[in-house]
Amino acid sequence: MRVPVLIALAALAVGTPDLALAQQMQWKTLTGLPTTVVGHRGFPGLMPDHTLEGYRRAIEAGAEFVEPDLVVTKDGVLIARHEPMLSQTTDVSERPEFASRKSTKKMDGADVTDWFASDFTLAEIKTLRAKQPLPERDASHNGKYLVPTFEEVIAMVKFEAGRTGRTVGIYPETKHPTFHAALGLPLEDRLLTALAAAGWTEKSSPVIIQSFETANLKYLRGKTNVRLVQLVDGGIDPNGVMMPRQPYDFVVIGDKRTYPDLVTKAGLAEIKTYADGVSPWKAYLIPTRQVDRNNDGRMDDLNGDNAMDERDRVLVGPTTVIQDAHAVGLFVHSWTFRNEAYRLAADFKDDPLAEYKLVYGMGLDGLFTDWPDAALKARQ
Ligand SMILES: [Ca+2]
Ligand SMILES: [Ca+2]
Ligand SMILES: [Ca+2]
Repeated sequence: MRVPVLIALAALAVGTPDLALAQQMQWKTLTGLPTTVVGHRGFPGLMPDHTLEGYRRAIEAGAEFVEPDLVVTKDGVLIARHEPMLSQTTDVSERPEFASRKSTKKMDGADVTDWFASDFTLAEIKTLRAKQPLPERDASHNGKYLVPTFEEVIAMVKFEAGRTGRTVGIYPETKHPTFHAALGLPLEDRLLTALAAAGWTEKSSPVIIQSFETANLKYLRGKTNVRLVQLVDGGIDPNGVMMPRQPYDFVVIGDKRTYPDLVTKAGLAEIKTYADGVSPWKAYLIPTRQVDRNNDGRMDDLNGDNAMDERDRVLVGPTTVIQDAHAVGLFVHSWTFRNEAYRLAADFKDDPLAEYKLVYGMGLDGLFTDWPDAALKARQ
């Protein structure tokens, strides 16, 4: 149960020690409230990404937000898919009637060959069925569920919020804004129209919009009061050094700044001019690196399974990104938290709850998880 920190303070001030209230005060988040749990693409640990059934499962598990990634159909309808490319998360490649629809497009500077949502009408999209993209996860729901429109996601979330009596939010991501604009199918005004129809136009609305690009967030800031979040992408080398990737809109205009530049104090101060929060990849908060403890000149296979993955990396953080963001008034959300042991640094000893507990202790304001139930269990 969430208790506003001011109430907790007042209760303690009048001498009514209450363990639950006292524990609330330990949250080092911007508001003093517990870390918000977001169902990343729904509940993809158990269900195919971006289906109404998956989002509903996340809400049933207690997630406070669900995350639809947004792309656009040929006839201009916002749908929820992780990418404009459809082959990873639907059965499109098995449909002979769509074989000729496969094409190569330039996306974020690279040639990509796939089936693109922008070449399909919504009616055609509705003939597809969702599938689980990761081979290590349960495929028993493949072929059952439809690709939802954004309007259907909003309606479902409102229904579930009413049914459960809880506030349930949506956390839409504008996918590849520059790519969609170049197709003549820009996302932003379509998104604002749908949110306005839902009555969600204010900072207090149960909506947070996120983007890996910067220019479209600045555009949105001039058009809406709903909360905006700057996503910060990354990759980290064996020595724990963050790679200098860039927002694609920076590439287009020749701005040399990188994602790591966005989480410096100067970068965070600029984000604060157009966004409410920042959402870096979790390695910006808790970096990891490989190690050569036996000094043989090669990075060690720490768990001895003849493969290198996260289990062969150790934590070298934490960084000051959360404190620096809080200092300028930005909340910090991060991603993606997952249960599979091979995705967890050696320090966590195959226990996903240990990772959650670490970032909760750091005052992280919110996180995206493929298993909302695990995040909430660790938060109790
Ligand atoms: Ca996303
Ligand atoms: Ca070694
Ligand atoms: Ca290993």
